[in-house]
Amino acid sequence: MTATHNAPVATAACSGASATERFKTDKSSGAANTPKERVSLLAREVLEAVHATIRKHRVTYDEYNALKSWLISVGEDGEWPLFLDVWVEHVVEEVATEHRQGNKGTIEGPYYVPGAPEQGARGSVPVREDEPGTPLVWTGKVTSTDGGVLAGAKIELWHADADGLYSQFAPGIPEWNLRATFTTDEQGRFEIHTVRPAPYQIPTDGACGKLIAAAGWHAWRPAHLHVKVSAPGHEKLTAQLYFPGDEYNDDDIASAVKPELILDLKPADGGGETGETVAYDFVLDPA
Ligand code: MBD
Ligand code: FE
Repeated sequence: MTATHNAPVATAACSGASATERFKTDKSSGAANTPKERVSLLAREVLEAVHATIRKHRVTYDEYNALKSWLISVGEDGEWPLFLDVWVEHVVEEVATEHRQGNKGTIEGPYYVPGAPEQGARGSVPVREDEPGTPLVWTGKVTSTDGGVLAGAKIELWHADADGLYSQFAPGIPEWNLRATFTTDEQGRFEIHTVRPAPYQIPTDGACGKLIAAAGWHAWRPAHLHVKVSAPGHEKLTAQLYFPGDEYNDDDIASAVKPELILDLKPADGGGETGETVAYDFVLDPA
């Protein structure tokens, strides 16, 4: 167990409302043109799965009413983005990226914000003056599955701080803290300076927390770095990178860890440097 387990957590009301607003701004109109036949098929099969569960387990009126009030509270707490990204998105991602030859990706989660500050090919993410956490230097390269290096590729990075909190979704953190956009150089290379994030506990005081407590589950995701990697003519890659030895790598509440996404960290050596270094490259599929 790390000390971070006693860290403050973002409240459901704060992070849920922000995540809901963010989603409405960026993504809400996506499937407006889905044909009637497809909507009917998907809605019917989901409902049939619910009916089958009720019959199989003899669900009672008390349980039905508990479900109703819980669903109402998911909306009131702004936790639909959190609920869906934790318990559903990983299967959508699996289906959407099955064909890829390049890098494995994983889910985006609820806390991406487009437009993070541009830092060039080499530099630091924005941090506070006394940003807590172990310094981390990450070097890498972006290439295409066709073999070419990808100069000018964008790497958008966002992650929690050493208390497990995300800027723009927890109060009191500068707007772009631990969020940045890097651009690969002529050789497709980049070098990112940041700090190691802590494991992330989803808010325990909202509807998702109530479900977790009622079911006797835990609320943790392993520590992770979120990235989106994009280059002209290539499929955008959304991924997360994880840290070896994290106790939640094998028990992620969001089921989003893949072995290819676990970093191989080395202690920073020489020159009085502290912290850790890691090399991790990306390979993108042509679109
Ligand atoms: C996160 O930080 C996250 O990455 C996911 C997938 C869900 C909740 C919080
Ligand atoms: Fe996250």
